[in-house]
Amino acid sequence: MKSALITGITGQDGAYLAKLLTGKGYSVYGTYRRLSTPNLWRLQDQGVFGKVHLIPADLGDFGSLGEALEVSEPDEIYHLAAQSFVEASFETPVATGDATGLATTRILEAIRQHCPDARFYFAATSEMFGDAGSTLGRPLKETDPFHPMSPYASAKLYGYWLTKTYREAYNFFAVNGILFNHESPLRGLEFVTRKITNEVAKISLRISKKLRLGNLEASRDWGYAPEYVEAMWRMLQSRKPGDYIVATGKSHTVGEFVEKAFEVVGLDWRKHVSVDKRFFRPLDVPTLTGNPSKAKKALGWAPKVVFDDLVSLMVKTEVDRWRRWKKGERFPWDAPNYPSESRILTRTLRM
Ligand code: NAP
Ligand code: G4F
Repeated sequence: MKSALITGITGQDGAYLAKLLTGKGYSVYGTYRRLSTPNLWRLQDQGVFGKVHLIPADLGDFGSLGEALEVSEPDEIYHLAAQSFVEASFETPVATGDATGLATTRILEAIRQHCPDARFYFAATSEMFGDAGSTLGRPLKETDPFHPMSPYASAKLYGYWLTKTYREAYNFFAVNGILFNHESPLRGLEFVTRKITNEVAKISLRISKKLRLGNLEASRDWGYAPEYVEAMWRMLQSRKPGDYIVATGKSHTVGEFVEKAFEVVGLDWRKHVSVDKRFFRPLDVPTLTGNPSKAKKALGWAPKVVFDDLVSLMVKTEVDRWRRWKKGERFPWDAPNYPSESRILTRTLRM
């Protein structure tokens, strides 16, 4: 049985990847950090809460990362943990630089010491291209120039180069997945797609009245997260390590997303949306569209869920969640609590 370690298993991609890998028969380990409010609802949502081993680790803590590797003895490592919200990276640039950038050195060094033969996936990002897409006027390829436009993007670019360095210097099987935006009902509420679909559902059920947004002109290449974690796995199964763009090849503006989301519940967006300066960033990538040809050819990966399907499935899920809430049901994200075993097993939670 293969063993996989997922850093950031409590996040959107971590939960979907844990589901994919447990389904493939892997022994799945994931790192989580102590929070004042446990954040395990996504693992519960995906039905893997009791099937994965949770290991306490923090990106700032070298020893805990080494211990995670020792405990899991991984064949594959998916390094997904990061401060992933671009807007927050302008507010906490140093912390973002540490968690999203420098921590890549910590995990790669820990791998060099504990398990240099393990295969390594780094969660790179389309944000590294910045406005290269606007300049070139076509979907971006792996060979296009980078121009990061946020502390987050700069930190990821550091991780991207370091991943390449360890591949070249130490012969690591280390890959960069340059993933464009991917969304789902498990997205954090601060990201624009989930913010929109959550508010649209509340407005349609008369729980809320107004949706306040920032830059409606920005456009993004939005795909469906469960399909993107499949691409991560395929990268680690390939014969040789490389860097791959994962995208749909089509982009839409935030305004188009809003319009489509209100359409799903039969409302006119103009009556409910206002633009609020607070949600503008000091600098914003105007447009991002990716060309996934290399991933299609080399990995046999292609997206199936297109923009309209994605918006519709996200809105419908939120409507269902809020309907249940109105009936007095608790949110799934209120429910999870650390299992009783966690009080016994101080280092590893085997649940
Ligand atoms: P996410 O939902 O924000 O999950 C991030 C994960 O990192 C969470 O499990 C979080 O733990 C963990 N984490 C953050 N800081 C940590 C720290 N100091 N120590 C330990 N763990 C920490 O992000 P995602 O959407 O799943 O994305 C996964 C990765 O892909 C991220 O690296 C992101 O930057 C990158 N990426 C995402 C996209 C996208 O569109 N989703 C596109 C390109 C690249 P908590 O749950 O405790 O907060
Ligand atoms: O949903 P967003 O916050 O995602 P963003 O900045 O594109 O970053 C996401 O995708 C990256 C891949 O390209 C990942 F690397 C990263 O980790 C993250 O997952 O914002 C999308 C766009 C931006 O242009 C933003 O300015 O939506 C615009 N926007 C307009 N109003 C808003 C809002 N974004 C947010 N979060 N909230 C708003 O009210």
